[in-house]
Amino acid sequence: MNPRRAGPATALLDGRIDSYWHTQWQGSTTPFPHSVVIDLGKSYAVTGFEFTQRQSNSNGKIKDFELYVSDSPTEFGTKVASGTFLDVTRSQITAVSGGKVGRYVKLTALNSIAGNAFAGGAELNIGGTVPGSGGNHR
Ligand SMILES: [Ca+2]
Repeated sequence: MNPRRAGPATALLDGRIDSYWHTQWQGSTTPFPHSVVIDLGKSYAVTGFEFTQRQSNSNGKIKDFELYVSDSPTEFGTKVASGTFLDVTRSQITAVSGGKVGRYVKLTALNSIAGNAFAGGAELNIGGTVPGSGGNHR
């Protein structure tokens, strides 16, 4: 797969603003909510995240979102942050109040700016700390 093409969630993590994650748009579409789960590799105290909307098209821009942090990839419990993304090309930073320790971060999109069934994004960076580490979260 070419990471510069549309689609995979890994495109959120490749450092390229011109590549993006997008939910299925060919054939059947699945309704909101759409979620993407990021495996940080080990537990961090997640203190916030930075999200950048898809740059080139109104389809796939997330509006309302929720963020979850957990040590389980499937059981996320209660959201640790929520809000509304703006329709802008710059990155948007959301803080996780007090930090939340976990290995897995789930971003759930509740709806889209365009009002259709698609979610996506160009970049997602998780901010976190772990005592005594260099801070590389990937
Ligand atoms: Ca990207």
